[in-house]
Amino acid sequence: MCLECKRYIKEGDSVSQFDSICEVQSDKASVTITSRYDGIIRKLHYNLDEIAYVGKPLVDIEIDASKGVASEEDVVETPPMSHEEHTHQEIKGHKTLATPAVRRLAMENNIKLSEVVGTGKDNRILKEDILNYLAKQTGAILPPSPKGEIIPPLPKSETVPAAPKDKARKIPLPVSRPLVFSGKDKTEPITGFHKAMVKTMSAALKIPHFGYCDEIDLTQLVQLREDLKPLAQIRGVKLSFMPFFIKAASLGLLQYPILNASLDESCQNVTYKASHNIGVAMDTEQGLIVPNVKNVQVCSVFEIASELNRLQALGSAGQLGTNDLTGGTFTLSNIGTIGGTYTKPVILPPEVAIGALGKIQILPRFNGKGEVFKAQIMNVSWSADHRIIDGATMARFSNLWKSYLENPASMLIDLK
Ligand code: CAO
Repeated sequence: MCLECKRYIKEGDSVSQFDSICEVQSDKASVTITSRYDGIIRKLHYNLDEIAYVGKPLVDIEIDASKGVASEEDVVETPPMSHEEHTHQEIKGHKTLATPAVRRLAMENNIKLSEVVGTGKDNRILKEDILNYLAKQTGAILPPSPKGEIIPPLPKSETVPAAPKDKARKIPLPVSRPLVFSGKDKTEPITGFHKAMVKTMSAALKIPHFGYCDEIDLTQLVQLREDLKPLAQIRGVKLSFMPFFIKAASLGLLQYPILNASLDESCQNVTYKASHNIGVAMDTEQGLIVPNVKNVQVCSVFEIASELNRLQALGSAGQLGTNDLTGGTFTLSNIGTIGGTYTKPVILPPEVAIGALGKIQILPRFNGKGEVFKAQIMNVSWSADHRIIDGATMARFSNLWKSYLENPASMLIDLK
């Protein structure tokens, strides 16, 4: 892990439980480490930007003897905490008291905290103080929200709220919040998942991508899922289309193992992966993350659904662990939950192939008798590393995947 960006403490500082110690950036996640103890910081084991190793001491805290804790010195091994969890904690040792969320809001609007009068306890600066300061600067009037809260201006990371998943509501609602423009450009550091995206996507640029697209008729699968959904629900699992897409991909990979492989940096060796750890691109509030479902080759569709539910719950809470986020061997990206038909997915190195799924739409198609029927059509776009995968292989794999999904009963033949 690489310690970077922010350290909230220095040697000699007093800390309380849950005070922020530092931010840790791994390839996949940015988390805030907080203190488990009340005490005094005696030793920092790392400088900024040094690599910190899991299981090794990060910081020594002398525990307050008056509180009756036996040990004199202890090592923080606090589990990582997401930014969201962290937002309600105070950071001490600064002239101004404000939560990280308030500091971010101020930074995003180029406001110096020292210029804002805090109206909270001990002059703590609240979100409202920032918004009032901004309103005074811009002359904007901030209306109260339905709950009586003040609605913040839209910072970059918040943008427009996610579209409602209610299928009956076809027309996207306009954003009701008034936009407040501070009239100034702003520059902000790239951190967290966005930083990981810079790294991964820059590495992906070195890969010559071969693209292949097709359309899939999901009419039977749509019906099958409708039939199975209540069964899964009784067992406490939400059954979406992804488990079928993932299982069909794994069945295809058994026949085309080159697509579940990795190429070494010098392009001298290819490693065929025994496990089908299928990554699923997830759109979360913290940004794009790609946790993977491990060993899909030995999982049932129900087991995949259950695991996906777990990953989604952890992903939206910003609590996915390193194990879930690493070791992927092949990726599927269901951008169709948001919209679109064809895309150009970018391979996640060291993987060699990725598929992106468009939105499922009801479209007219012809059946075998030449009659028009309402078909549930989805487009798929594959990208493969053309250094080791030829177009014909990608197309054959896609055909097989397509046949499993267009005739889902055919999966039974190959299921173990
Ligand atoms: N077209 C239309 N509807 C779809 C669909 C598609 N391709 N895929 C799923 N749906 C439907 C589901 O059936 C579900 O409807 P019901 O509630 O009626 O069952 C609804 O959309 C919501 O699905 P979901 O999001 O709960 O579950 P999922 O397993 O289908 O998708 C996930 C999970 C994580 C893939 C998705 O939430 C997501 O994050 N997608 C975006 C991925 C992304 O950002 N890709 C880009 C990567 S590159 O930057």
